Amino acid sequence: MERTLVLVKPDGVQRGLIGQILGRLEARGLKIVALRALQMDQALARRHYSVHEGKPFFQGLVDFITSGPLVAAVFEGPNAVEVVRNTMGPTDPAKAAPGTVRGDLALTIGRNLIHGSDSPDNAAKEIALFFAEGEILSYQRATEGWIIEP
Ligand code: IDP
Ligand code: MG
Repeated sequence: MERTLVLVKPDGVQRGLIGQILGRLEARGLKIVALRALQMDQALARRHYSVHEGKPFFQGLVDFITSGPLVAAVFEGPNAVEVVRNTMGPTDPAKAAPGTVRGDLALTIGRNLIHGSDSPDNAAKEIALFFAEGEILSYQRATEGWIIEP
């Protein structure tokens, strides 16, 4: 089953939106298989956002993502990467449709509340930055057959 990394960024933690953001993904049927709160240091932030190194917003992004605690979660389910990306909305909240996390709860690109991996390959790399393999749970929920057609 596909996995993806989700971060509730420091703005989401400060605004008291952890539950709402994770709850939307949970309510879609995705399963939380790993969860922790942490504060990223500069080294981890630079690795996590290494594809953006050299871009004008890079240092501001690293400073913001390390500015306070965040919540990291691994969600699992069919097409987890795509489902999370669609639930997040596009990077710029001004372009995000109502009903998405960014479209309902955010206004500007530098404070867009949530990270979600953009491909299964990047998801695997990003998950490994935050969780050891042994920290990722394997379990069944009693509701599974009501969410995912067997
Ligand atoms: P994503 O989070 O939707 O995948 P990316 O393009 O991967 O978007 O960019 C990573 C993060 O960098 C964004 O979520 C946003 O917080 C920040 N960012 C991206 N582009 C800009 C920009 O043009 N100005 C300021 N921040 C940006
Ligand atoms: Mg991205």
